[in-house]
Amino acid sequence: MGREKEFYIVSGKEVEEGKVTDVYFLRTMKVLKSKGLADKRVAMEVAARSLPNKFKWGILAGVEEVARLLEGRKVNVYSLPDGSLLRPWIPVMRIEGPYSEFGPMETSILGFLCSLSGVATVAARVKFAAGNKPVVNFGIRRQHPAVSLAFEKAGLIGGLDGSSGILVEELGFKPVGTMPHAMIILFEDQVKAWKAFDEVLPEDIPRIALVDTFYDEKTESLMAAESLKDKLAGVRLDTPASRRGNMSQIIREVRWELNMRGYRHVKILISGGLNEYSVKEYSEAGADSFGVGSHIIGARPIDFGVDIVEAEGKPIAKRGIKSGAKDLYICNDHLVYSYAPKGVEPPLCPICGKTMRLAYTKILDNGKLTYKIEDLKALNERTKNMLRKLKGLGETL
Ligand code: PCP
Repeated sequence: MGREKEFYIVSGKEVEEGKVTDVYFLRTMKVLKSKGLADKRVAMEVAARSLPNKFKWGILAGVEEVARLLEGRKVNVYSLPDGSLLRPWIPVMRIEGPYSEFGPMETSILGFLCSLSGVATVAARVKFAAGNKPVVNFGIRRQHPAVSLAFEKAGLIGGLDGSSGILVEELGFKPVGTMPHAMIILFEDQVKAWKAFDEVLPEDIPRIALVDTFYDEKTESLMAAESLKDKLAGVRLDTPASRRGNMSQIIREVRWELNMRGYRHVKILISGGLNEYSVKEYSEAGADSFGVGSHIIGARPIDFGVDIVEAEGKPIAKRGIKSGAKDLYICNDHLVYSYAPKGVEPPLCPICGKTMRLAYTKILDNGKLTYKIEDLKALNERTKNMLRKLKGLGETL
């Protein structure tokens, strides 16, 4: 079938076959093979040379995808697991084997790690800003549909509390959402729309009324509370930029007016144009939860590089990269990394002086998958706990 019928999407099979690669790798392999160098055993290390917008930390994602990409190839791969804390210049992965086994896969290896870690990092930063208040990914509409589920998974690895796409059910998460302006407009009456929503939909779906369609947020919030009373779980303020003004004041006012009339149970959900800074500000103003789209799903890729650090057992690297295969160590109490040449004594944590633990796990053993792929719910909780620990250690955005 013509590519156009598949929306010009590349199939998983084509990725696995190495079809997503830069042409210079094909030329390189032709030259190396003709000179008998293609099967040189190398160690290549993946590290982020910088984080976007000078972030001080990030979250790693895409490790499972790389493990499955290289499965069956004669390589050993040592890596931090998905959901690990990222710092610039920390080698997150080491791949060992004949260059011909994985060299041209560099394009897809980086493609997975750069894009998915970018989404996980921004998701984690928004969650870090929201603290214990829920943050849901509302952004699949802002991204190419073919990668929607992969990016929703990355957002959940980053610690989000939910995602709106129906396919997240496959990942063990119930899709989360409220209602669109379109529904209210078709009723031409907010109250009729909210009442119909309540009448038609199963009880387990929270009644969160969108309250910015025709009138201002305070007016519609009170209309929603008066029409659904105890059944109203919350109101969603999706105020368009043309009306935003002082959104924190709007949130405080809505909270005040709901409380004044006995509707303390009604939560305030904010969506539309949010980032980690506005989430922090609106949370302080009294917002209870957040739906974030573009900022998370459109995250800048993390600038990972994958570089040869050893060839036939000898240290060798390009300028700017430290040669020699390294092991990565972590002090989990202080979330501090350190690396040392492979096989030497583990370093001591610079903060507590304790011997640091090897941070890598072996995810492929001569091509055999040995990566214990964690249940996403458990990984999601682990990230949330790590974000709380990071905050407790004094880390900031
Ligand atoms: C948007 C839609 C998305 C939210 C806001 C994400 O509102 O509700 O879920 O926005 P963001 O990408 O700026 O973070 P609309 O586009 O007005 O869509 P709707 O009418 O369905 O609310």
